[in-house]
Amino acid sequence: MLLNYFIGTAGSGKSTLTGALKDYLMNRDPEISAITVNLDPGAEVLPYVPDIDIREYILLREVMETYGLGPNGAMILASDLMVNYLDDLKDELDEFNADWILVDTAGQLELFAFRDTGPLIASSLGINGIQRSITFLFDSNLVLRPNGFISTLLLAASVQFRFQKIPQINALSKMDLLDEDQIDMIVNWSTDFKALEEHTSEREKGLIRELSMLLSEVFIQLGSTAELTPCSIKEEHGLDLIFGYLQRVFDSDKSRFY
Ligand SMILES: Nc1nc2c(ncn2[C@@H]2O[C@H](COP(=O)(O)OP(=O)(O)OP(=O)(O)O)[C@@H](O)[C@H]2O)c(=O)[nH]1
Ligand SMILES: [Mg+2]
Repeated sequence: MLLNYFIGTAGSGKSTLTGALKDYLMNRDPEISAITVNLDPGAEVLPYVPDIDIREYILLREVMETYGLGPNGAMILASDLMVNYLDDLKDELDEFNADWILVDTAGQLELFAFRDTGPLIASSLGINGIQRSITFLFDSNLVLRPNGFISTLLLAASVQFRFQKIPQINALSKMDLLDEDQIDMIVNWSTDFKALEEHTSEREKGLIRELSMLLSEVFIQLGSTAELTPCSIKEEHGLDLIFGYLQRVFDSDKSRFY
C-alpha cells in the first residue's frame, strides 16, 4: 500500500495530477486499486471525484459562518480541525484497502507543511506498513527564472525538512507551457547547482542576484537533490516517470515502518 501526498504552491496542478494519476494507474492495470483523497476543505470544484473527502467532515464555508472568520482565518482553523477526523479518515482508508492512495492537499501549502496538521496526519495515516511518499510540484509558471526556481526549491526543501522520513519526488508540472530548451535548463538546475549559480549571476540583478547567489551557494554546499521529473497532464506526458519513481518507493522497504 502506498500513500502519496501531492504538495505544491497554489495552482501548481496538485488536484489535476491526483485525478490523472488515478486514471493512469487504473488504465495501466485493472487489477490495481487506487483511490483519491481530498484534504482541501476549501475546494470548490475538483477535476476528479474524490473517494474520500475531508469536506464531508469540514467545509470551509461553514467554518467561516460558524466562527465569523474570513477565508484565510477559517482555512487555518479548518486545517487544524482536520486532526479531529483522523480516526474517521483512517476507518475510510481501511474500508477501501486500496493499493494506491493519492492524497490531494490544499493550495496553501504552508498550512499542511508548516503547521502541525500535516506531519500529524502523515504520521497517523502512515502506520501499519503503509509506505508513504510526497510528490512536490514545481509550477512551470514560477520556475523559469533562477529566482523563481530557487524560491520553489526552498519550499520543496522545507517540505522535505518537515517530513524528513518520507521520500520526496520533485516534479515539474505543466511542462507543456515551456519549450524543450527551457525544460532541459530547469531540470539541469535541479541537479547542477553550479549551472544554477551561473544562470543566476547572468540573469538576475541587484539584491535579488546577491541573495540568489548566496542561496545557490547553500544548495551547492548541501549537495545534489533529486532530479526534477517533468510532466504535463494536458499533453499526457511524464506520468509514466512519476509512476516509476513511486513504484520504486512502493517496492522498497525503507519507509515502511517510520
Ligand atoms: N497547461 C497546463 N495546465 C495545467 C496542467 N495541470 C493543471 N493545469 C491547470 O492549472 C490550473 C490549476 O490546476 P489544479 O489542479 O487545480 O491546481 P492545484 O494545485 O490543485 O490548485 P489549488 O488546489 O487551488 O492550489 C488549472 O487551470 C488546470 O487546468 C498541465 O499539465 N498543463
Ligand atoms: Mg487543488
